[in-house]
Amino acid sequence: VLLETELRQAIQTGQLCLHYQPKVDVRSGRIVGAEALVRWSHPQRGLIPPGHFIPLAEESGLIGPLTDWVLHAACGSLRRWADAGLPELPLSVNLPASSLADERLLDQLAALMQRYRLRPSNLMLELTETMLMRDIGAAIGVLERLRDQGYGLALDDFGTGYSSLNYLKRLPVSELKIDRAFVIDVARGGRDGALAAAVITLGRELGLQVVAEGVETEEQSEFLRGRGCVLQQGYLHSRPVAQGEFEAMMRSQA
Ligand code: G
Ligand code: G
Ligand code: MN
Ligand code: NA
Repeated sequence: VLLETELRQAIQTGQLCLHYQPKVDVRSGRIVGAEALVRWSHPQRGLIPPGHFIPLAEESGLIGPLTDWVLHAACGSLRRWADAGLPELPLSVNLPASSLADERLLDQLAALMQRYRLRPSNLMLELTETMLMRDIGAAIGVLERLRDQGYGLALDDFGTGYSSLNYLKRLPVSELKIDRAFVIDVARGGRDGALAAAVITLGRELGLQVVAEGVETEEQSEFLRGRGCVLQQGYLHSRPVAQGEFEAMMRSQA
């Protein structure tokens, strides 16, 4: 209960911040996008990772204000980078399970695009299978409208949920993110390697951009690249970093 009160205050008083994890094209080694990941910079407890407070936010009704904050912060960063003459890279934002049920999502996003003078293609919305499966019919409708507006749509944590291949074909997403659970054992010749390879092929056949998450070793990276997955995120390439550090990384490759 204390934490809930604290979280409400944190959202109002600017204790949240975004870190950015580069998405790298391993062929060129260049950063081709980034994922925004929220952190709570707690005055006593230090930097709290989202795993510790997103569930609390979802249970307590604070997820709406928190997501509003994240979207504003992400769009604010995109504006800053454009004003600073940094290369224009799409920024991915994680949406919570409740967001597709919210009638206001499209209007809210449109207002942000106008306020920060951005194009929808600057933003990539990350959704999980689990949230889409809650009400797949409604989800497809909302996703189609988002896609028609030009937002990028990514299916996050792919392979960990229940979505059947039949749904995947119908979901208007542009990117598949292979969950790091499949990346961990990828180079050991086991089943995960076979699964990752199959997902890469599937994604490519469906015309999707395929991104591997949680890439930590050269071995994993090479295996994935050998199977055609050249877009990768993970500690091997870079941890999620604070805004200033991310800007320096972008500047150094400009
Ligand atoms: O950074 P970390 O590994 O602790 O993230 C844990 C989880 O929190 C991940 O599943 C990630 O998708 C989620 N997450 C990170 N940032 C956000 C955010 O801004 N909004 C929501 N809803 N989830 C986030
Ligand atoms: O669920 P989602 O894919 O949004 O979660 C992203 C989370 O994964 C981030 O919170 C980030 O901190 C974490 N992450 C990113 N790269 C790696 C990695 O190479 N290894 C591990 N273990 N976690 C990672
Ligand atoms: Mn994600
Ligand atoms: Na993920």
